[in-house]
Amino acid sequence: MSNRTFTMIKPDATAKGYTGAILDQIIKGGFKVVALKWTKLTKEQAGAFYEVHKERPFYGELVDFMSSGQIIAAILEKDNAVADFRTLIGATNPADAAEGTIRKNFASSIGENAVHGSDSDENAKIEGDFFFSKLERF
Ligand code: FUP
Repeated sequence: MSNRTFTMIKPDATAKGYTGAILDQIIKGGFKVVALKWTKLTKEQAGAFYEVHKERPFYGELVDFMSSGQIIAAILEKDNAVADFRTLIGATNPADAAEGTIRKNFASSIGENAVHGSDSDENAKIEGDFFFSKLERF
């Protein structure tokens, strides 16, 4: 169990003006922000980030969507961070997400689902390192 996870607030949510409300829910959920960046991915960067999904049928759409607008990338700290954050965001498809979760509150579809949350300690480290240098975190 590690105490860090990685998140992105995705282009659908930033475009709809949900950034502040989502960050508020994350912080009130007990997560401490240890690095944060407001940025926009190129297609190449989005493709590299989601390389693990390369063979899946939705990969092209996912890359187009994730490079379509501004995102927030952040490293978060809390005991049991990876699992607790996935509980806070809810199921991948907002239609299946529990009441009160971030995806239930702010996502519109399985593709445009408002937030990303790492699925393992190993991926949390890889994903955080993708966006942040050692100087940008504490
Ligand atoms: P999650 O871990 O909940 O983010 O979900 P996955 O790793 O299964 O999927 C990663 C991203 O691929 C999702 F956030 C959205 C996208 N996706 C689709 O667009 N269609 C699908 O059927 C499944 C995932």
